[in-house]
Amino acid sequence: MTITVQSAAALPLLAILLFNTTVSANPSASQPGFPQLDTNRDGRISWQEYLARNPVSGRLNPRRIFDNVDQNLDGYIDRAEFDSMKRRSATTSSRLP
Ligand SMILES: [Ca+2]
Ligand SMILES: [Ca+2]
Repeated sequence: MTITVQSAAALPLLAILLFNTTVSANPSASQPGFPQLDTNRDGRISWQEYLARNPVSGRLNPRRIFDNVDQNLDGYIDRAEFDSMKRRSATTSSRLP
C-alpha cells in the first residue's frame, strides 16, 4: 500500500490508520486502545512507546504523525490528545461520501 501525504490535514487520518494497524495484530480488541499503547501505564504515550507499536516503514514518517497528535508538543500523547485525534479522524471519515 502506498500512501501519499498531500496535506497536514491528512495526518490525523494517517494516525488512526497506524493505530488501527496496531490493533489488527491483536484480534481481541476491536478499537485502537490507549492502554495498548501506554505500555508502562503512566497515563501517556511516549515517543518510544509509540515507535515500538508503529515502526518506521516506507515513506510514512511516524514522528510527523506523533507530533501531529501531540498537540501541545510536550513529547507525550495524553488521553485527551488521543481522544481528540480519534474524534478528528471520525469527523473526517464521516464527511466522506
Ligand atoms: Ca506511557
Ligand atoms: Ca502532549
